[in-house]
Amino acid sequence: MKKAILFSIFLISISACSTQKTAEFLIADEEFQTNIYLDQEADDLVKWAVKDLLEDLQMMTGKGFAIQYVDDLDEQKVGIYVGTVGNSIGKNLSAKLAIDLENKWENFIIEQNQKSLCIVGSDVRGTVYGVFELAKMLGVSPWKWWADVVVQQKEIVSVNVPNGKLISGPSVQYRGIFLNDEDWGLQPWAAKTFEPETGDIGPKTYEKIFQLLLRLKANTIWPAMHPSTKAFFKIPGNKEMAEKYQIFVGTSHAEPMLRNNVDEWDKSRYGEFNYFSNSDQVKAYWQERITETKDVKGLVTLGMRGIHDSGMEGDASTEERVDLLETIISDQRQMLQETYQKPIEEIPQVFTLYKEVLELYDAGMKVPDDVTLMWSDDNYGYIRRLGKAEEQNRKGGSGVYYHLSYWGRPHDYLWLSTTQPGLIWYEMTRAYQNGAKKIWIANVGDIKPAEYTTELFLDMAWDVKAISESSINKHLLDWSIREFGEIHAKEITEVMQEYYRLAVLRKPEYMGWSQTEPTTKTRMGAFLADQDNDEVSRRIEAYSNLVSRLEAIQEDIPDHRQDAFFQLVSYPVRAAASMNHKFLFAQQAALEKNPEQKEKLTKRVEAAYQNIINLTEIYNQQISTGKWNGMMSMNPRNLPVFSMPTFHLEENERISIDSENGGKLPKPIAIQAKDYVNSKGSGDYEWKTVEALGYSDQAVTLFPFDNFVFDKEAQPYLEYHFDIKEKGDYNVELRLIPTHANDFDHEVTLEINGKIGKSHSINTRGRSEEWKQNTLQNHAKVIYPISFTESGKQVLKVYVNQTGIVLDQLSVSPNGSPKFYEIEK
Ligand code: REL
Repeated sequence: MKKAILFSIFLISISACSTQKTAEFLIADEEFQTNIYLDQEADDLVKWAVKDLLEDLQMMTGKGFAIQYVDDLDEQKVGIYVGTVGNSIGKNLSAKLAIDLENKWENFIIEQNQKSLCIVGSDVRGTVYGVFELAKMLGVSPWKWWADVVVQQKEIVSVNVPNGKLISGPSVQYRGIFLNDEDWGLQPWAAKTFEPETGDIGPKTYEKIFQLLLRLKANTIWPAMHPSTKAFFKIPGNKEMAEKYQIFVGTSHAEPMLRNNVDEWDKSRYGEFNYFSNSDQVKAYWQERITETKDVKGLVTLGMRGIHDSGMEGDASTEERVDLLETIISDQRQMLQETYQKPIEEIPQVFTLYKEVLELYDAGMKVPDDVTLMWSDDNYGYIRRLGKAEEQNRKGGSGVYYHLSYWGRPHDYLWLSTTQPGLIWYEMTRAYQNGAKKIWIANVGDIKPAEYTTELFLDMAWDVKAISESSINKHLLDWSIREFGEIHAKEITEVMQEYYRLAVLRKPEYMGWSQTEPTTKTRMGAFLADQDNDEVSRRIEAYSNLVSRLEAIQEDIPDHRQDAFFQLVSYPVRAAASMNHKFLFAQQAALEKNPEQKEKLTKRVEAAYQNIINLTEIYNQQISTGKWNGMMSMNPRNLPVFSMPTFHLEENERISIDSENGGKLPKPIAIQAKDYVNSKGSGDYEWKTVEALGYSDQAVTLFPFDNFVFDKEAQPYLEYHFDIKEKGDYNVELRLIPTHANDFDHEVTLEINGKIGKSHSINTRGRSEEWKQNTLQNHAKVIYPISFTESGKQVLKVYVNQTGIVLDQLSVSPNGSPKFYEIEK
C-alpha cells in the first residue's frame, strides 16, 4: 500500500482535527484487539518500551499482544504504529510531522485518526516517552513497580488524543534525580532484599530506577554516593545499565569528573585530596575515570570540593580559592577534550553552585561560557540565587539542584517527604522564568516515600507550563484519580494537601525541636497551650482528623491498590500524625498536674511511638509480600526525635500557661494574605495567589517571576482591614515564605492608617541563626510595633520593593502577648 496515502490521511486528520473531535481509538474490548506495529529499525530501547506497554495492555485486558515489525505505514494495516525520525517509518513521515519533529530533542507526536494511532519520536528517548505517554493516558501509573500501583483491568481499552494530536517535548533538557542519604532505605533494601547477589545498589536496582525515570520522562541520574554504597562505576553492570536505558550519568556537587570520592579517594595511594599541594595525583585520579567512561552518556561535574560534602581542602584565602577553582576547571576541560577527542562545547559539563561554592562564584569566579551553571536551593526548598540577565545568556545555560530530602543542619528531613507542592511549583517556575532550563536535579533521598513530590518535580521539568498557580491541587487530584480511582480521589487529595500544609509549620522530623547535632536530648516545643488559643490541642486534633478521614477511605480502596495506598498515602500521613501526637501529648503530659490525666497522656505518647514502630513493620514486612523489606526506616540517623520523648519542659517553655496573663491569652487577629481588600500591582506585575503554598495554603505574590526592583513611588502593595476592640500598643506580624533574593535585598514596608513605617529587610545571609529558624518553620517574620490611638477599623498596607516576596499570613496582637507558633488558617 502506498505510504503516501496513509500519510495524507494523517495530514487530513491534522487539518480536520481543529474542527472535528476525533472519536475514541479502540485498543481492545471483549472481541477486538488492535495491532501493534513497530518500526523494524527501532532501537532496542524503543523495543523494550513497546514490550513494557504491551505488558500493561495484557494486564488490563488479559489478552496477549504481539509486536509486528514493519518498514512502512500501510493503510490496510490499522493499529498503533511506533517509529522514530530517521528509522524506516520515520523517514516516510508526512512533511508536517517531519517539520514538527525536525532537530528536536526528545519530542514526540501522538496522532490519532479514525483508523490508526501513530507515535513518532524525534529521537529514541522521545519515542520512548511517547510510548509511556500513551500508557499514562490509559491510566497506568509510572509507579506500577515502585509503589505497586497494579495495572487496572478494563473491559474496554481506548484512548482519545485531545484534538487528535499531541505534540510534546521537554521544558528542561536534562531532568533527573539524585539518590542521596540512601543508608537507611535504598541501600539496605537493595543490598539485602532486592539485590543480595550484588550486596549493594547494583545493576538490578538501577535497571528498575532507570525504567522509572523513563516512565517519568526523565533522563538523568546522580547515583547514590554515601559511605554505605560503592561507587556507581565500580559496580559491574551499572554503567552498562545506564547505557542500555540511555540515561545520562552525572555526579553530585562534591564528586567532580564522575568520581565518588568517599569510596574511591584512597589516601594511602593518592595522598591528600588537595589541589594546592597534590594536583598531579588528583588529576591522575580524575583521568582514570574519564578514560574508562569515554563512551558513557555523561554529564560531567566540574570544580572541586572536599572529599564529601565540605569545602575544598587547603588553607587559603577566598581569592586564592577562586583562582585555584578557575585553574581546576581549565585543567578538567583540557582533560575532557583530550580524552573524549571532541570539541569541549560538545561535552555536557556542569558547575554546581552549592553551599560554599556559591560564595566563591559570587566573589568573582569566572566560569567558561559553555559550562552549565547549576543554582541550588538552601537545602530546604528555597533557591538561593538565580541567574541575572547576563548570566541567563550564557551558552551553557543554567539549571537547578533542588532538595526534596536532606541530611544536615539545622535539621535532616530524611524520613517522610513533606515539601509542599506549591513551594516546588513556585520555586521551579521561578527558576524556569529566570532561565534555568538546562538541567534540573531533585535530591529524592531514597525515592520512597517521595513518590508524589518527585513526580510533580519531573512533570514540571517536562512541561513547566502545564501546571499553573491555580492547578497545583488539580495535579494532585489527577494523580489521586490515576492511583486510586475517581471515587475517593477528592478526599485523598484533601488529606494529602492537609498533610503537606501541617508540615509547613513544623516537619514531622523537626518535632523534637532539636538541631541535628550535637543535641542528644529532645526539647519540648513552642506550640502553646491555653484555654483560648490552645494550638497544641488544635494540632493534635488536626492530625487525628486526617487519620480518621484516611481510615474512612482506606476501607473502600480496592484490594489490588491497598499496598499502593499504604505506601503513597497511609504510611506518610499516619506516621506524621503519630510523630506529632508523640510530642504534643508529651507536652500536655509535662504540663498536666492531675496524676490520672497525666498517666492517660503518657499512655498516648507510648501508643503514638508504638504506632510508628507498627507502621514501619507493616511497610517492611507485610505489604507487597515483603518486597520492601529494609526500605523504610523509622529513625534515619538515629536522631533523638525518633525516640520516646522526655517528659520535661524547660522553665522558659512554660510561659504560655502560667505566666503574666493569668493563664488567659488574648487570641490574636489572624489574617490570611489572600484576604486583602485592595491591591496595587505595577506595570506588568500583578498579585496572584499560589495554591498549596504556605500555612494559609494560598500565599500571595507578584507575577511574573523575573527579578524586578520597583521605584520607591511605584511599589506594589496589598491592603488589609481589621478591627481592634481596644486602643493601645500592638504588634503586627507578617509571615512570609522565606524566599531568597539574588542580592539579599527583599524589603517590605508597612503603612498603617496612612502612616508609612520603616522598611524591613527580610533576607537572611548564609547560614545565620535567623535563616535556620526561618527554614525550620517555613516563614520569615516581620514584627511591627504600632500604637493604635482609636479602637475599631484599621487599614494596613504592605508594600514590597521587588518581585520574589511571598506573603502567607498576618496577625495582630496586643503588645506583651505570648508568641504563638501558629497563625490559624
Ligand atoms: O544534600 C546534599 O547534596 C548533601 O548534603 C549531600 O551531598 C551529602 O551527602 C549529605 O547527604 C551528607 O552527607
